[in-house]
Parts: sequence; C-alpha cells; structure tokens
Amino acid sequence: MQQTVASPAIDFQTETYKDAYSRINAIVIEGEQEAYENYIQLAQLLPEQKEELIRLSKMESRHKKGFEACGRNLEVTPDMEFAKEFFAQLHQNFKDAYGEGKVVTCLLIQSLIIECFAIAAYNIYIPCADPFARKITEGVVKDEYTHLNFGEVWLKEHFEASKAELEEANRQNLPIVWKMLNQVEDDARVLGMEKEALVEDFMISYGEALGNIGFTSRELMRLSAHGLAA
Ligand code: Y39
Ligand code: FE
Ligand code: FE
Ligand code: FE
Repeated sequence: MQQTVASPAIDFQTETYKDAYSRINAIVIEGEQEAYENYIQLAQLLPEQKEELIRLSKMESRHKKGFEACGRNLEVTPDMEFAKEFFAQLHQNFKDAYGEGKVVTCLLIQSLIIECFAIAAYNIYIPCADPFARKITEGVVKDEYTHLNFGEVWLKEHFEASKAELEEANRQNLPIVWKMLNQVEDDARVLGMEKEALVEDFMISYGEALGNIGFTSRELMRLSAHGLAA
C-alpha cells in the first residue's frame, strides 16, 4: 500500500540478502505447500465445493513451484526446517480443527488469516523484489485474492451459524500471526519490507474480509483487539 515509490537499489547477490532470502523464501515455499494441503482437506469438509477447492489447491502447488524457481534464480537454498517451525502452530491448529470437522475454523485459518498474510507480504515484496521474483509474485498475488474471496463468500453465506466459532478461532489464531511477523521482521527488512507496512496491509485486508462476511465495524474492532491481547 504505502510502498508506491521504487525502493533504493538492492543488491540481490550480497551474503546478507541471500541469507535473509533463505528463510523468507522457505517460508513462502512451505506456506504454499501447506496451503495446497489445506485446500485438499477443505475439499473433504465441503464436498459441494470440492471441485473449486481442488482447483485452488492446484494453484497453491503452482505458487510453490514459482517460488522455488525464485530461490534457484538467486542461488539460495531455502531453509525448510526454519519454515516448518515457523508455520507449526498455525498448521497444528488447522489440523486439529480439521480433525474435529470444524470447517469455519479451517476457513478462518487458511482462507482469511493465511491468505491475508500472503496478500500483505506479496504486495509489499513486489516493488522491492528482483525482476524474476517480481514477475512470479505478481502472478501469484492475483490468485491469492481468489482464495480469500472463496472464504469470504462461504462465511458470508453461513454467517449467523459461524459467528461464535469465528470469534473463537480469531482469538486463538490472530496472536500467532503477530508472533510470526516478529520472527521474520529482521529478515523482511533486509529484503526491503518493513514490518509496519506488513501489519498495516494485513489488517486492512483482514478487516475488509471480516466486514464483507458480515461483522459490524464495532465487532471488527473487538476482533482485532482480541488478536493483540493474547
Ligand atoms: O495461500 C497462500 O498461498 C499462502 C500460503 C502462502 C503463505 C505466504 C506466507 C507469507 C509470509 C511471508 C512473510 C514475509 C515477511
Ligand atoms: Fe503437513
Ligand atoms: Fe498461494
Ligand atoms: Fe492462497
């Protein structure tokens, strides 16, 4: 949002840049892999939307391939162990919800929280990315809006019945996002991405999504505050 001015030239070949990239690139690759799995599981929970969800899962696996190519292009080896650890809590919460058949929680985690996180990160990354990664990321971020929209539409249609579970899932999972952001703040800055900008873009997308599915602005404030409190 706020990075409309081209950033000063970044040297994509320094050890500092490549070291930070080995973690951020891994996070994105792992995130896309988990998103792929999550949409396949959502397809099991929502048989009526199965075809569409399988289509979304395939988009996620294409994204993963794209970002793997970005790492190879910079001759960076992604630190996948770091990335698995990074996603572990959200991943576990998704798995637990899936095990209990809690489709609303699964949708909140993947289609709202993770998609909004991706949208914020990719939009902030694009202006400061190397030319190869920029092209790839521009294509990917368009798809992420489609994924967010899927969650919004379903949750809007089932709003009254989902409200309580959404509140609970928000309270459990939003604080995890802030922890994740704190963990990558330094690496993100090396790539030209400021944490403040990431938080702002995330909250704009997430708040808009919650508004679209039916929460009032007063409720939005409360949901956002719950995230911060825990
Ligand atoms: O739906 C998706 O494709 C999301 C899985 C991808 C996750 C992206 C996570 C981005 C976090 C990057 C943090 C960099 C500051
Ligand atoms: Fe897994
Ligand atoms: Fe994706
Ligand atoms: Fe996605």
